[in-house]
Amino acid sequence: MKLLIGNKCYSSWSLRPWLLMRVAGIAFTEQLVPLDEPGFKEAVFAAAPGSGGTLPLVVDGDIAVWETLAICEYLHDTYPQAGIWPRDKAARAQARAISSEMHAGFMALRSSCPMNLGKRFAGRDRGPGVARDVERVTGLWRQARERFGAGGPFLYGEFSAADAMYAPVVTRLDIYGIAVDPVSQDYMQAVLALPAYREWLAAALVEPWIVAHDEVDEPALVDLRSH
Ligand SMILES: N[C@@H](CCC(=O)N[C@@H](CS)C(=O)NCC(=O)O)C(=O)O
Repeated sequence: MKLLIGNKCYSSWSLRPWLLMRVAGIAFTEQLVPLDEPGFKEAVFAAAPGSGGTLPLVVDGDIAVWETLAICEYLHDTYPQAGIWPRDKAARAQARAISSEMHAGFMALRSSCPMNLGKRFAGRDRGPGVARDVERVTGLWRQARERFGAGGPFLYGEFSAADAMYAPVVTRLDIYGIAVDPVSQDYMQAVLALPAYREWLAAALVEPWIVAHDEVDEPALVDLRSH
């Protein structure tokens, strides 16, 4: 199985299946296609001519899967024992619902606070839309943790596709210094401490590319990249 991803510093969608496959122990080869660089679309369409031309993209023999939620479902179909979704039916139903909500929503948070793993910004009021998104996201996290989280530190106990879907949200709240409740703080720490996430981050910090439209016009408190 091959996973095509964008830059690790900026590609929030790519982080999701990469982290999920690493934590689930699914073997894959990785092809990184730098975003906004010449040849991006050509490389994606060479791998999957009928795809939407975005990353992440899974290529498994003659099967190509794009769209992050579809990739999660493909992994669940292909590796039914890997725990991609929670094993309990009620937990699985909720995990899919909150993952769909993530895939389709939280536009204010996503547009005001792009994922940029190289930087840290001072916490400040980022407007009512962001505040509403953060309230909803952390409310979902608390619901999941309280009802289904007894078996581990993640939303449904063990790490699942729902955690992968929210991992870039965790990074955004961290990068932009957004205050959250103690349950959400503990959950965020569990995600940020994952060895697979640390591996992704280490690679992100030595990447040479700058994606201009994901750089916010605001001085960083910390710039973790070497250039
Ligand atoms: N809905 C898609 C979104 C994927 C997406 O927008 N990926 C970005 C990188 S994070 C991309 O490929 N951008 C390049 C482009 O749109 O040309 C998914 O769920 O995978």
